Amino acid sequence: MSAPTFVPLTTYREYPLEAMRGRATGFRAELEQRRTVRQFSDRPVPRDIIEECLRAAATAPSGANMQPWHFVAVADPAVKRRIREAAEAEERRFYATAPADWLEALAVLGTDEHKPYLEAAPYLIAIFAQRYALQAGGRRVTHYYVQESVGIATGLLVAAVHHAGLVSLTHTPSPMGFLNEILGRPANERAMLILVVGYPGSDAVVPVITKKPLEEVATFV
Ligand code: IYR
Repeated sequence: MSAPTFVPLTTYREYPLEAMRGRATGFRAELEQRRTVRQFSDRPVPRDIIEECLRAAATAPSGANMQPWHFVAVADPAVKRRIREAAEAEERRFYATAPADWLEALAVLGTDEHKPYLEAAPYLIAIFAQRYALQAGGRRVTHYYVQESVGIATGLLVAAVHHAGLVSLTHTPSPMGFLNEILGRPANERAMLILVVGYPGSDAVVPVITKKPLEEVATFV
């Protein structure tokens, strides 16, 4: 057992309540401007901006601080093409066989098996969950709350990309095993989703959908 080491908390800053209110409102308002986009420009995005967003995502809390995630940022056109081809093959199967109620739920989004953005967007960030760590020599180290941890990191990534001034699409071809193969990721990692990142296309449109009001999503007791 390793003993914990503690240092004083120096990064916390208390704001007067009015400032806190302003910050809470400002952040909420900024996140409300985020829209998931499905038409992407092929305009390049500098790698250092993606790196900063990934650093932001990697600040996420995680079970026992295991940080059970790995992000593969794909800019190589040939790799993007392979991912598009594999994803579209899965999606053709999905749209041909998905239960009617699932397809009905998706109708409002106007999605189909065509995924041109997987080639057009400058970055595809494939997010992998490490179900366990593999140490040199093959010893397995257990990871805890993997889905929760990777979900939190992904949320921070979505927010970071938006805050930077780019748009994203959370894309979940299913099953996603092809990502391990194409991206050469080990068997202890499971692909969770692809975050498509870039500038919106000049033709970008978004569906008319709303978010549930606070009263519906939260209860105070
Ligand atoms: N993975 C498919 C279908 C899809 C499923 C859900 I749930 C969505 O919110 C959106 C799409 C696709 O990407 O088209």
